[in-house]
Amino acid sequence: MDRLFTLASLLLALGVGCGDDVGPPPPRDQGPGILDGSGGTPDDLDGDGLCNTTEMAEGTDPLNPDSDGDGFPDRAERTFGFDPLDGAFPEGEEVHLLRETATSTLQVAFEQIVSAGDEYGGAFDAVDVFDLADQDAATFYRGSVATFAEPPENVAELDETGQTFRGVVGRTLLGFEVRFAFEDALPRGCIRGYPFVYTVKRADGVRVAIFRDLLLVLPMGTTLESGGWCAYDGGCI
Ligand SMILES: [Ca+2]
Ligand SMILES: [Ca+2]
Repeated sequence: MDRLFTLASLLLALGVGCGDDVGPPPPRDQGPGILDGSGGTPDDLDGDGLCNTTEMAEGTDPLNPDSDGDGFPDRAERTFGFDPLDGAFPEGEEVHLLRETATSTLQVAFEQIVSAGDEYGGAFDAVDVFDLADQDAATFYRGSVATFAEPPENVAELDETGQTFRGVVGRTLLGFEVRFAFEDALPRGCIRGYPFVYTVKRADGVRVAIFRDLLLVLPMGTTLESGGWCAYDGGCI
């Protein structure tokens, strides 16, 4: 606690973290800036969107926006359903990069082995997350397709655009692809992540696979290691 109060006093003395001292907030469509640990407030010293009290209760470092040092800020990990104290997650295969430029596209493949069944279909869902520009994975989503069955003769009909396989017999590997594009979305100049879920269901509604992944939008020329995440706005949680 001493460390906390000492830093709080220092930040206040430097005029950091007091809204009245740092000028008017930036325009809403540009976001509050980059999350680099310098934009804190008395309630959220590292500015990562998690209040000091939350961080103390949950064991994350209130003075470090990325407690486990894996490149993903604490609040972002919490929002995505990952452990902000376990640097092994999210894993690379769960994270998919889209560049913040009009020509950037991304294809994410999912595969699932199924047993015989009349019909299997895929479905994409964006996870609703707080975002200053009201963006989520659906902002960049351009559709999903069924891509292949292996062995192909195990499937009577592959409905590509319907992302559905019909008349499946025997043990079969089904392929799906989710497509994203940046196009004319609003650039923000900072990294942000948008979780999404891809579900494979049998015709009777039974879910045979649920993939929980993360779409990461990065400005051109930045990497997860070198780039800054978009800072949160609207108070900490
Ligand atoms: Ca914090
Ligand atoms: Ca982290």
